Amino acid sequence: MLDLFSEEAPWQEPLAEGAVILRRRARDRADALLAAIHDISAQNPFEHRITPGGHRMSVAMTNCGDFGWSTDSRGYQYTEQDGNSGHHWPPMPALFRELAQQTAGEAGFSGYNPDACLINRYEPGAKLTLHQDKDEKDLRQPIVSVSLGLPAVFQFGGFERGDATQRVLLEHGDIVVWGGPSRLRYHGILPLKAGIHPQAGAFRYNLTFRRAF
Ligand code: MD3
Ligand code: FE
Repeated sequence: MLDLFSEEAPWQEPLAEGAVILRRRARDRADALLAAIHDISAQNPFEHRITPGGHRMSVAMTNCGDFGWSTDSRGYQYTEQDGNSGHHWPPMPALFRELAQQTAGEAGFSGYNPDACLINRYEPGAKLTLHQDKDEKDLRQPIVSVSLGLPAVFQFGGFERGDATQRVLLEHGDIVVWGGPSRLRYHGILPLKAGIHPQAGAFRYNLTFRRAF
């Protein structure tokens, strides 16, 4: 029988060597994660950064943790302060840290201790073009990503920008752990389709936990 009120148990889908999707893994704590995002952005608001090439990013960003990722005319970097406000980034909530550590462990990366969490907010049309994440000091440390709100089409390719890409739908509560050889794969997000999510409204949010230094 169709039961609209049951919570489907999470399940794992291997994606590539070192990369695994933990489907729906964050659903049972989505409201608390969204409330924490709200608190963080009340202190350090979401901003559309300008890339070194002079383009305004369609994705709005903020951070929590000891370090935050941002970009400006000087390049891409991790900093202890928000360049706009001059304030330190808010501390990483225990809920965030524990979820990242727990899920990295489930994917085979024990002892994970992220020092940065980048929070991306997508509005309809917002996208992230194919890129590699390589501003972190130790690329043996995985990245844990948590998707909340509206669904998005994630693209992941190979180790060169021109390599063939696969498309994967990332939905509310999905967690992906990226480590091993997958850590340096090119990846991106196609333009977000408009919609209203019951818990997150007109947005998609993505948390990426990183060990920056
Ligand atoms: C694959 N974020 O913030 S999450 C980013 O949905 C970023 O906002 C996307 O790419 C987003 O840098 C994608 C999935 C993801 C995150 C980091 C990765 C995939 C990755 C690092 C290496 C390989
Ligand atoms: Fe990335």
